[in-house]
Amino acid sequence: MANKKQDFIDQRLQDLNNDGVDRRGFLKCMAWAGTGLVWTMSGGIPVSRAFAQGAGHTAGKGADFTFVQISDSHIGFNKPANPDVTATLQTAINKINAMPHKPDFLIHTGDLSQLSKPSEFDTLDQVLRGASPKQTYFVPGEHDVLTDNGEQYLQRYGKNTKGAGWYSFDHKGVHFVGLVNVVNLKAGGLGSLGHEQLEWLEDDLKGRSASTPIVLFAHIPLWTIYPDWGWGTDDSEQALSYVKRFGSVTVLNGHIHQVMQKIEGKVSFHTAMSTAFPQPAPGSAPSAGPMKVPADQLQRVLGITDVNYLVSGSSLAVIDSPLDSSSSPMSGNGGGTDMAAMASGGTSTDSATEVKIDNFAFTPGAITIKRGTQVTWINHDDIPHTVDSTQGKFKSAALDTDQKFEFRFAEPGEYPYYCRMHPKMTGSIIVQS
Ligand SMILES: [Cu+2]
Repeated sequence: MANKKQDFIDQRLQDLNNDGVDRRGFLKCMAWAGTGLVWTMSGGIPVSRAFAQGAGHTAGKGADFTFVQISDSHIGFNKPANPDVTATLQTAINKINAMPHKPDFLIHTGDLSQLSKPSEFDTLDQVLRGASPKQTYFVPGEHDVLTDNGEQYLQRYGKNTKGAGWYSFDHKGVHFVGLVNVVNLKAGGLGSLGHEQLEWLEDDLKGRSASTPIVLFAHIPLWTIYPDWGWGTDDSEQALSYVKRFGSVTVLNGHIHQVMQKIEGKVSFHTAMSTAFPQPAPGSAPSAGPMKVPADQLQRVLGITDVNYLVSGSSLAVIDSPLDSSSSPMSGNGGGTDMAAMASGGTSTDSATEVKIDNFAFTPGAITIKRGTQVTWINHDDIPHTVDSTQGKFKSAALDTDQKFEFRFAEPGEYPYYCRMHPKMTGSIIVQS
């Protein structure tokens, strides 16, 4: 089944050997090795070409300015996929500090932390203080708003922002907009911007000249990459309708821990590598999640995105650099997880029963129990999940690996629930009288 999905993705990949690119299709840029890709906007027609590693050193020349995107640092993560995410973030910062053209600023597209812990944010701040660009612009990932619906994030990183932390700023003629699509996610859905933020965005862009280059950045991709894994945003179409009239729009996202690109009309979409751990290509594994690669190859699948902006020529160059570019591309494969029993239903007559959280799924997904039964959820994944009643009847904290949540069902009825970090994950408990 996974192969079928991969074939579907592969069908849509572009041939990077030529300069000409199908403007409506997908682009996959040596995703696992972080080979660079240059985009040139010429007369409104985006042309893309791959270039060899190392070419990034010249790409900054003549640019009006450069900024660097980093993403998904997951400070606090310590599982086998990368036992030292602080060290790999530090490597990314060292690489930025060594760039021949100093970037004007950094953009961090979310998942700064693993579990929204104050100590994790502190560590991130400390590493970023060593970066040569003194300014970093942030947006939150779902890992940063786990414990308090994002209040701590707002206190630390959301000064002068609106709502859940959205804002815009101008830099040398380019208009940047940071969007938040990781709060108030609905069961069964994808990322969400929400009505209030969309209204604000429309207003923010209104009255700006169509020749102003626009950069939108948000954690979860603003284009649908793989909905089965939640890799998309429910109301992104609405947001993108507000930028249609602009001549140059660049959309930068994180979340999926790999490079994917798409050019549609005058809008270029780009996702960045993580500084912490890689994730499998869409559909190539039973679920998303940390992918273990041999230790000596880890730094080749982590990296930074270096964006050179040449305003006068309407040209934009995006360069993805792996932390270690000393070797040839490796192919990504799913993290060796096998399809565990994925029973879709079950009946329990005991007074206690268990639901496994595994491979981004609740197993069994639906169970029928007698009233008074206690249900225990145990997280077996390397990534935190939550158990939230869609009706607001129960709500777990973020469950890290091997952590549990228990709830006793006293009243008959049907209790749908989901993970608030990964709203595609849903389950239900039916309680008989
Ligand atoms: Cu989850």
